[in-house]
Amino acid sequence: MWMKTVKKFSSGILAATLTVTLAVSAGGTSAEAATTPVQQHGQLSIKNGRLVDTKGTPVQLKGISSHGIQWFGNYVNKDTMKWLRDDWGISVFRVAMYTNEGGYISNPSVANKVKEAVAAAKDLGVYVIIDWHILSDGDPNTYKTQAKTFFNEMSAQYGTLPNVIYEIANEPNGGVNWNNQIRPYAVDVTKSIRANDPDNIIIVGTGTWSQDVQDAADNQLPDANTMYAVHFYAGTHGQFLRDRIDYALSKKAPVFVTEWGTSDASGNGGPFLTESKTWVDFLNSRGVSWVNWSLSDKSEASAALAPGASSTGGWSQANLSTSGKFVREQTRAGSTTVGGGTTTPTPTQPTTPTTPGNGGNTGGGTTTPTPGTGSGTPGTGTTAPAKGALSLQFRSGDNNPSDNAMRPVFNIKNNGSTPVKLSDLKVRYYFNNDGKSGDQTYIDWAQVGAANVTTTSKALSSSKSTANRYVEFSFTNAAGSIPAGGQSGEVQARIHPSDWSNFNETNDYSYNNGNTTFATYNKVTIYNQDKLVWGVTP
Ligand code: DCB
Repeated sequence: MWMKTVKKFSSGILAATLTVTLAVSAGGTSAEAATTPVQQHGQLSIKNGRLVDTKGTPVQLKGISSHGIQWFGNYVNKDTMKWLRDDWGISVFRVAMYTNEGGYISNPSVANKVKEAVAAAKDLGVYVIIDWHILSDGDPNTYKTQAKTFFNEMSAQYGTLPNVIYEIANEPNGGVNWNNQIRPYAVDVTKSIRANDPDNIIIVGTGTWSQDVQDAADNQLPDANTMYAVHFYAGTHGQFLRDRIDYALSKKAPVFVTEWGTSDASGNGGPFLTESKTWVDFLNSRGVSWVNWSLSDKSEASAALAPGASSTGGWSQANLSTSGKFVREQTRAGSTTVGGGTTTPTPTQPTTPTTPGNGGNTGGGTTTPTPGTGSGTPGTGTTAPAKGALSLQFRSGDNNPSDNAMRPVFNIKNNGSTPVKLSDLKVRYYFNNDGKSGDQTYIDWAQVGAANVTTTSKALSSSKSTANRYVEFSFTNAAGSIPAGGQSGEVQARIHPSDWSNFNETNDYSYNNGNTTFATYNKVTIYNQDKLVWGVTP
């Protein structure tokens, strides 16, 4: 029997496992035996909507992700991974291979780092996530051909290792949705993997930068060992996204948080440690596996390392950022492999989620959560904001960055399945006012009626070099709703300084370089009932 479950172990690990098995069956202690995470858990699979190990016991993996390996590949090697296993207690390491931004598509040699990390993971007995890091290419189908080739190669080479997990689409975004783009992509890429590897876990990203897990939960993939990604940034995403995870778990959709940061959604800002702790406690209570972003020394809040930290591990507290110190505490907590991997294998993995199966419906409401709408707070019995369902398209009304007008033009798309009331929404355009004494905004035209769009100009609470103010657009009741699958139509605005002198727009956060063609754009944000549901704030 057990021969089958350990079929994938390399002979060295097989021997160690055999030692443990014999020691245990002889009634002795296995305290002397080296136990890596992969020795403890072996081949992973999905049972009853949960990640389980080779014995069928629920398992929660914890670890950290590289930053883009085209930039911070120096931190991806066996030395750092060994340190992370032994000092941080990680059981999983994620290798983020960007497609764009100088990644695999323009430079396929970055895949060598992936191979190095998989080889190291095999030697060290940790799990490794091979992350196809789509981002600016919001639709995973943009490079589907390349993804199939890549994953076919990876699975042919590594499909027999129990260590490997395939993450086939980091963060779909920009108006793509589960049913129309992501799911069909996943079906296709899964075939390329399953041709070589019948069983290792495949993780699929979800819409709106992997926040729309409810859509995946409602239309799951047929492959038995597929999981669905949720990503969060503690400064941006809160309860609505935890509710979605509970909803997905209630539908027996296996969830893996393959990326989360202590910062806001830009990777910077914060760190928000109180919010991060709420999140980590939540994931631990559900036994949901998680991976933190990121192992780099970039000067941004989400980076775990202080600038100049060694690329071979051995980091002191001074070599860790505020975020890194916090995350290390979280990966060490409850780890059975901290301290050289010499501890007794004790199955301390969380077993039963504390409140599974009710979709988070603990608010006393009597209605069924309706996740397809992106409803943020199932259980309250009220109609909650449709978060995640909205996206924004943007163009410049002119391409002159140094005249006396900013001319933002935007369109809001409702990608969800229920109407969204425009009066619930606010859109913010951020800029540096170049020290002018005031500004004024005009709506030149709006499909919902210019009179139904109101504007206010406000100071940013913490001003940035690219933004000290923003204009907030809101809508009257008479503006009506955006139907499911519909859009607001254009809103054409004009902002002038009160003295009508010229602005410099090139230093404005929301300025799009004068591009007058509509494109999905995340530097203009949407709030639904005062919660950020689209875009990245400055
Ligand atoms: C994700 C991406 C990840 C990105 C982080 C933080 O993007 F998967 O690649 O990392 O979350 O934004 C950042 C790095 C920066 C780098 C930048 C571009 O930390 O150093 O310059 O990538 O390569 C998200 C996640 C959520 C949302 C938006 C994005 N959101 N996004 O909710 O709006 O637009 O990148």
